[in-house]
Amino acid sequence: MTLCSPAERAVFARRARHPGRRATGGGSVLLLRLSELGRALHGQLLLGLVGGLVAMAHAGTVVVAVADAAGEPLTDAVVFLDSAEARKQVKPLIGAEMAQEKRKFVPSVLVVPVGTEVRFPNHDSVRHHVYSFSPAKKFELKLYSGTPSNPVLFDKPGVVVLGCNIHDQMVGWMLVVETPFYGRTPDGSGKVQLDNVPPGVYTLRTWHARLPVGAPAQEQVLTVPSIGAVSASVRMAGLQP
Ligand SMILES: [Cu+2]
Repeated sequence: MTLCSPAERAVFARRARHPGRRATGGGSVLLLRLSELGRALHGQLLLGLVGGLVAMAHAGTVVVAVADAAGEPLTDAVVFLDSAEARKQVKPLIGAEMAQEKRKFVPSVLVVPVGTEVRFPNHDSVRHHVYSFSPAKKFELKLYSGTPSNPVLFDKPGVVVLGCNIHDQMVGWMLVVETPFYGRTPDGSGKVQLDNVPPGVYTLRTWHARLPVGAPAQEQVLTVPSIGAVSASVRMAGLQP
């Protein structure tokens, strides 16, 4: 990664003019003498800028390419990065929705962090009766039109398969993850990018609705560096047609 924004260049220029401020450990620690700090009118501003720079430098970008066993890019694959540290950073997603449109779940796959409340608005003129028997979340929204008043709380990680009591062909999937670092591959490329991932060793898990029901996500170890990008490619075996 090159450090090239104007703010960053300004920091480096100031650092060069003030040799008392030494960077060590690859720029992650800045030593400031208190007397200097008092003299420098822009001391506070500089510290703020450097704080931001350190935060930016200590996050990587992860690009994951997901393909099926034949090497064809997979759409709607879910990738997520698990670690003990990542689990501590989970925050609920605000405003998550799994809609019903034209007797389908939209999106067909929804990923949410643990603790997220999800609404299930029905945009059809017919009523739906959404349910799940999945261990990660058993629930039922009895025959309704519009948006049920109470969102559903997803408080356990895992796969949640959604159905509708009225329309047997309706099926939707939710993946509840215990990490803030997740994504879903869009149409076409099979590639998804995860930004601002702190450096560390993660388990990269990849899941797709075409895995047999109950099958675990595929996993591999992924190390995210403190600076720059890392790529991973995943081949998913055992997908159903
Ligand atoms: Cu329905």
